[in-house]
Amino acid sequence: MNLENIRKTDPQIADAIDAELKRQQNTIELIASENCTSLAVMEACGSVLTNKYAEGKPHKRYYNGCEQIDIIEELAQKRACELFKMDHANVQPHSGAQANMAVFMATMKPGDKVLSMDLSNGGHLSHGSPVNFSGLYFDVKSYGINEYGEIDYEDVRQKAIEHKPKLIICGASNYSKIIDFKKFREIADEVGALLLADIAHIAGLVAAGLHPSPAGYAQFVTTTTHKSLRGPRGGIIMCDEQYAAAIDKAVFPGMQGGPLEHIIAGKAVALLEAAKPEFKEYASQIIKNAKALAQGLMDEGLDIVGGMTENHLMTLDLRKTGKTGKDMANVLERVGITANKNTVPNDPQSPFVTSGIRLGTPAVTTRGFMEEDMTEVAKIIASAIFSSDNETALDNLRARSMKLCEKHPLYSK
Ligand code: DSN
Repeated sequence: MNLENIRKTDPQIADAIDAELKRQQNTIELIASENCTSLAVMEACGSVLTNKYAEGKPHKRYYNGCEQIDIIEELAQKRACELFKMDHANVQPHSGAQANMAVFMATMKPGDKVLSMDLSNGGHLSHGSPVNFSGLYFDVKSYGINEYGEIDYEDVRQKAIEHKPKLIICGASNYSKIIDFKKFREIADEVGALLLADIAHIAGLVAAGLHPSPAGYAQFVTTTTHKSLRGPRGGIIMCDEQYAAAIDKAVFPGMQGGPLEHIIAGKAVALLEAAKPEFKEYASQIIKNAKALAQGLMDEGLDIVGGMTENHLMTLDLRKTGKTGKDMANVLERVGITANKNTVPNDPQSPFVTSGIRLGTPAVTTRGFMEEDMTEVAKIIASAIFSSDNETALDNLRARSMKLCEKHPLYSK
């Protein structure tokens, strides 16, 4: 990658970017929410668009000189609506959390009731965690997952009837089963609630038609663009036409000032890429790879929350090994695999220590890993966990990870 100008101006930053590139090239990325964008997406994000103020929306801006910005933002909106079959898209949210915040602002007043998945069961901070704006300013009731790692829809229904929330949120940061959006809408309708589907994790699978779509069920759909969708870091809100004005107003002037038009251009490029047949193949391979990884880990004697995954991620349940998520995530890093510690249902450990590790396949699939590679990854992970105190064994495992990285180079041209 060309860092010629940064190197001249700021060698410290150039060195750090170079080192980060090498880290990404030489490690197996299993953080379920990360991916590797195309160079085209990166070019858009590193373009002159970063210079432009464009508060407002296309053709209704507070600054002059927005002709090209309007073209770019409208393309991003149109591509998002077409890909996800929704009426309206606001592509300005800086992140998924801000996308969710805007839906809260557009639909509720502080103190109103929300029903969402509990964070420790796989929900997201911005769905009502007590330490987040959502939990601080709204009255949040939560549902979780059962012993099979699945949402108990009857439990959600009972809670909805009991609490009568204004908004029900479905969608998660750590859920490995298919989400039944139709059932959620039926529950929401039964209690007069609106439905928000946060598809941040599964957006790429939904775009490829490999996970049921929330379109036609959820009045609001939020997503990040950098996970399985493989775009730049950022968020998008989509909604039924009748809520379009309220959503736009909540994003600006409600929450944000000037939109990041360089990132919006990156989102537009990623949305175009996601509509191509190659992306469908990619998304299908993500799922095949996740299943191969889960099967490989179970074959090695490890437990997966809920057993076989149905999407791109899974949580390794370490309880029977007597090891913690925190320690084992560090051991995996030592052998060249990046993942994050995660709570498991009824976790005896604190959220900072945890008994689980979340693993996902979008990033490795981008660099070309196939099922047989995932079986080798599963063996490396299991050996690392079972021989975490044996430095020689860990050195050998590091070498095996490196071999896989060399087999599937990343950003090598
Ligand atoms: N932090 C993200 C994740 O890792 O799933 C969610 O926003």
